[in-house]
Amino acid sequence: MDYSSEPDYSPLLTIRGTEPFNAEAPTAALVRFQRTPSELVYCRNHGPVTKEFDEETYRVNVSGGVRNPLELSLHDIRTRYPKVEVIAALQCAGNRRVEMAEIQPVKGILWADGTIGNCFWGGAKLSDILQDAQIDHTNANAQHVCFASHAAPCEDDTYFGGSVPISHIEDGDIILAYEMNGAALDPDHGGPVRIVAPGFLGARWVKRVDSIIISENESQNWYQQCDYKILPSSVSSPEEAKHLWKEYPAMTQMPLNSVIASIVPLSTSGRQRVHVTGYAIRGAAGPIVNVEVSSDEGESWRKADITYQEGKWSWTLWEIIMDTHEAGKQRILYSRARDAGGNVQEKEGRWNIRGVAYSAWGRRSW
Ligand SMILES: Nc1nc2c(c(=O)[nH]1)N[C@H]1C(S)=C(S)[C@@H](COP(=O)(O)O)O[C@H]1N2
Ligand SMILES: [Mo]
Repeated sequence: MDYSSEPDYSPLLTIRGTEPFNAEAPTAALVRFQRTPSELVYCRNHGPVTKEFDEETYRVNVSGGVRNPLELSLHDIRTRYPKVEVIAALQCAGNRRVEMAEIQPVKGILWADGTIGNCFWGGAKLSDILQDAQIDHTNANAQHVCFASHAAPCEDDTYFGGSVPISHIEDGDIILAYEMNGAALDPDHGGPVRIVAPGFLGARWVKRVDSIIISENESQNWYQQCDYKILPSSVSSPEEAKHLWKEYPAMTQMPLNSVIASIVPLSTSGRQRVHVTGYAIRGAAGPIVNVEVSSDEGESWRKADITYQEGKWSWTLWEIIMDTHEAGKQRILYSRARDAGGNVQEKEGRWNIRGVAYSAWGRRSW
C-alpha cells in the first residue's frame, strides 16, 4: 500500500499508528469545547489517506435499486440539493477499547476515550439525493444503502465500505457532507465528501465516498461483514472469530455511554474540592436525561450538571464539583448516564474480541 501521502496531523493528537495513520485526542482537552475544534478530531484509517482529488472530475455514483442513476460532480452535490447542517458526534466503535482490554486482551488499536468529536457538518441530505435518484420503494429489494470509497485499498479489503438500513434514510439526518466545522472537509476527515450518519458508529461514516448503491444486501465490504460486530464473549481467538463473523449482525447505532474526562483538585475558600468533567453520548433509545457520579462504586450517586447538549445528535457535556471527602478515600470516581428511554449505563462492559461498543460506567482515578 502506498503510504507516501502522510496526513498533516495535529500535534494535539496522541498517535496510535502511522501506517495507516490513527490518532486520538486527549479527553481532558476534548471536553473543554462544546463543538470539537477540527485539530482535536481523531483520525481513524484502515488504509492510506488519499489527499489528491480533481475538483472537476470527482464523481459520486448513485446506482442499484433506483430508476434514475446519478453521476454527481462536486458542483452538483453543492448546488442541486439544499445545504443542510447538523451537529453530530462522530465516534469510533473502538472508543474505550483499552478499558475492555483490561478484562482480557482484544484485537485492535488500544484507543482510550478520545475517538469522539462533536462537529458541525454541512452537506446534502442523503434523502434528497435518493429522491432524485428515485428509489423504487415498491421494490422489496431496496433494503440497504451501501457506501464505498475506492480511492485506496485497506488493510483487509480492496476498498472501504459500509451500509445503513434504508429505514434510516427517511429521518433525513444522514448527509453527504462537504463541510466540517464550517470549512471545506479536509482529506484526513474524508474530503471532498463523506457520509455523516448521526448515531451510527464511525465506520459507517464512509470518507471520500464515491459510490452509493441501493441494494437488497448490506455492503459486502470487510468492515461491514467481518468486523465492527459484537461477537459473544465466548469467542476468544481470531481463529474462532474468522468462521463466525457472518453469523452476527453488523453494528448500527452506538450504545449509551459516559466517561470521566478529568478530575482537577481545587483548593478555593479553604475547602478541598475536585472539579469533575466528562462527556456522555446517547444510544438508540433517546437523549441523555442525566449523568451521575459515584465515589463508592455505585452505592450512592450525585447528579452532575449537564452543561451542553444540542439538537438530537450532539454529545452531552457534564460537570460536578465534589468535596474531596465526598470524592472518596479510594480516589476512584464512576459515571453513569441515563437516557429518555429509561436505560442506564451498566457497571460492567461485555467483553468481545474486537473490543467494540465498550460502555461500562465511566471510571477515573485521581
Ligand atoms: N474511506 C474510509 N472511510 C472511513 C474509514 C476508512 O478507513 N476509510 N474509517 C472509518 C472509521 S472506522 C471511522 S471511526 C471514521 C473516522 O473518521 P475520522 O478519521 O474523520 O475521525 O471514518 C470511517 N470512514
Ligand atoms: Mo472506527
